[in-house]
Amino acid sequence: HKPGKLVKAALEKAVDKVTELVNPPIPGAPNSEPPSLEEPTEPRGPLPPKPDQDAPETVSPTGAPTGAPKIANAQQGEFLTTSAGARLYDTDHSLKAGERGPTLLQDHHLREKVMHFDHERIPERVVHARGYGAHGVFVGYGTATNVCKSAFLGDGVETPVFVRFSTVLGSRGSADTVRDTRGFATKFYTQEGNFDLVGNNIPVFFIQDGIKFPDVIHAGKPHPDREIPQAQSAHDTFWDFVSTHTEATHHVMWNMSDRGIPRSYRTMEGFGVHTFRLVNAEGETALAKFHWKPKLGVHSLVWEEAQMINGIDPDFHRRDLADAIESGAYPQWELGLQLFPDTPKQTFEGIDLLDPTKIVPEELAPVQPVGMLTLNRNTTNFFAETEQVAFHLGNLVPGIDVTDDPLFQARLFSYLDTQLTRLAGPNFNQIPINRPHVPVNDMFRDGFHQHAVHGGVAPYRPNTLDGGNPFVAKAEDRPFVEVAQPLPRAVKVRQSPASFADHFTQPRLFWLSLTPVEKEHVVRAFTFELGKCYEQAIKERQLAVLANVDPTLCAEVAKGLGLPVPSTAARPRKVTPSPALSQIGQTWPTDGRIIGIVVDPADLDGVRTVRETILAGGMVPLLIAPTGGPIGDSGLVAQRTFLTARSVEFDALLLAGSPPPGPDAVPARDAKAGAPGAAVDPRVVLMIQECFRHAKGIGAWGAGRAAVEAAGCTGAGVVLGDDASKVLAEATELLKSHRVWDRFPATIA
Ligand code: HDD
Repeated sequence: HKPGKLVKAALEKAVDKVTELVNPPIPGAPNSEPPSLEEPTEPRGPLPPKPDQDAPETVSPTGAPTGAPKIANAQQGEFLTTSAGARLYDTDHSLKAGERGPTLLQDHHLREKVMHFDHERIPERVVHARGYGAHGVFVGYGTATNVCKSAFLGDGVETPVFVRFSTVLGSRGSADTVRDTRGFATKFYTQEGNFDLVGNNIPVFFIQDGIKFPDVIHAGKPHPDREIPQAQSAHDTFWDFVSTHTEATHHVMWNMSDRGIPRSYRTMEGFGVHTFRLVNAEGETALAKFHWKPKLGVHSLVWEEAQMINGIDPDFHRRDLADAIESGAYPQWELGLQLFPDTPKQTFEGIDLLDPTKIVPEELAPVQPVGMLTLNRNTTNFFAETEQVAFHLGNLVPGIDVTDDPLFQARLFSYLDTQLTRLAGPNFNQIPINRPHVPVNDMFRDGFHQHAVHGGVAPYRPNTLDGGNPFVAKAEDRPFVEVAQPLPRAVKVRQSPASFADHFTQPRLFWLSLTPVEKEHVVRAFTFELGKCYEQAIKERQLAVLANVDPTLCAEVAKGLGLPVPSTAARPRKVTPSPALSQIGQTWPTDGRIIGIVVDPADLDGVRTVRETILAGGMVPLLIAPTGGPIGDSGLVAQRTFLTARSVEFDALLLAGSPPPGPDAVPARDAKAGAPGAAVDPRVVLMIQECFRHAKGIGAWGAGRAAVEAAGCTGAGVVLGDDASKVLAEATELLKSHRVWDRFPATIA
């Protein structure tokens, strides 16, 4: 046993490898070869980025354009190096004293590789930890210029944006379709600095004063002893809090409605929630609420569907957004303003505009369109962009200012403060995704993760040594100037205005504005969530809260819980419903909707035509066959098999055949030999039945009709015919209303 010899042999081997690697590289060689299963043996130029991806704007840490190439596919160059740039010859074996010997501390690459890996994660956001982002562009209509001088709202002005959607409660790795509020945060990289509109898909909030934010979040997060349950409000601490804290009732009504389980980020409204103060070029002010209206309409999942998706595809919403952008079906939202006169009382039609638990019905103050947002570019790197983006309500531009809403005021502190822990220091605006697209001369110096190499000697004002630079802007240079808002004579108090005490009128307004089907869903959601609580007292207390909203709502939930209706029920208040709050009753574009087509390789009539018509209509066909690969000799390829497909992926289902049980089918429990359905693959039967339960359009022609019959599904929204194109046309019509609403039993008036 001669270790010296072994080490020498290893060294010789290593030298051979190095010699091999330093052979002339092929700089920038196009990656044109067909994909190979072999591991590449020679260095080559980087792969081109995907067409829908592009790195963030490359600007210097002070915001000036660098002219440097965008760094898409960074670190996929020819040679693996250390972080200091030395080329490496091996990254699979640590440096050891012999092949079977101990690892040497000297191995810099081992230590550096593991050290960096150990620190790859940063703390997730304390709320809104799970999110997904995309780039886009905002184009102003110029319609807001009479009330707001912000340049980005000007006619035809194009502003790059980054949007991050999120859930509130779950951890970074939780599922997308949980019942929760969704974040809708937009960073506008305007020519006057960044403007961040950090909103939600629900126009009201749980609390009226930011000092209670830690309370509501502690109550909603998993129980601290066992960290259960993840990403949901169906548990005791949440209902303990909201049942004793009735200002949350309005938000909870929205959460328990279909708004709590959106079909897609693309079909969600967004709201700035607070009232903002706008200023025009003449210095006149107006109060305003921001609204995002999705072009595709506001659509939701049904609860069973949402629960199934959490297991089957926990990334459902992020996948949907990324796929839509990749396929060129760019999601769009129109930005609108509700405008109110800036009166000393700051109320409108008796509604306190500083109370973030109140809306102003659109029937009283219409939403006036001011621009269009289009998301057209996926991220290059999730961490660099979506995880590191830092929104802040204080990022305002000339023309948009804060109000004294106490929730708004507290947020102005929190969003800066939280980044100090999350992004480890005060220089987070130097991270590429956060950099403004205008020059930055902030005179802030040093600190952790400083990326700028600041020249000059005088980072202070006034100075003469750096020529007095940078100067403060004059009025004509469009600085951001706070509105000189007169304040009423006041004393310092820890109190809310009396108008904040009305916690039930607007929840009732919301309830009465819903259609019977939507009300039914609200009842079931409350019953589900309270049914998951252990403490009887909490359920009873929440029933007492619901009694103040509406007697029917309270009675229906009490029935589901098996509890008596509280005797304390208040006399219902008189409110005028706002039909704009309902999601049902109109028709919308079907762009990007997904239609599953079950194909029997033995019977392919019409499949090709139907598939092409769907594509031409801007929708997405997914062919589902018994096995993967080519479907017969049709030239079509299966995108899903009976094993990988599940109904929840589709907005509508078409059946072009009645395929018998496939090779990997497990017989349905109740499929007795000879029974109807036994001849059709049980997974196809299940798919039809689930689509039926979830009120989705189902269409079948030719032999496909036998599959629908086997599933026992008939009635509204089941289209049977002989002509594939006609069946598709009818099914597409159904899709325009989102669901076959008639299929839900309407038991609530
Ligand atoms: Fe908040 C994140 C939306 C009240 C404190 N919030 C955060 C995000 C959204 C919202 C969308 C995710 C941003 C992203 O994608 O990075 N928050 C809201 C809305 C509110 C609201 C619409 C009420 C109208 N938030 C609120 C209050 C406080 C916070 C009252 C504290 C007093 N929010 C935060 C935070 C977060 C945050 C702790 C966590 C991560 C971050 O800021 O960057 O500062």
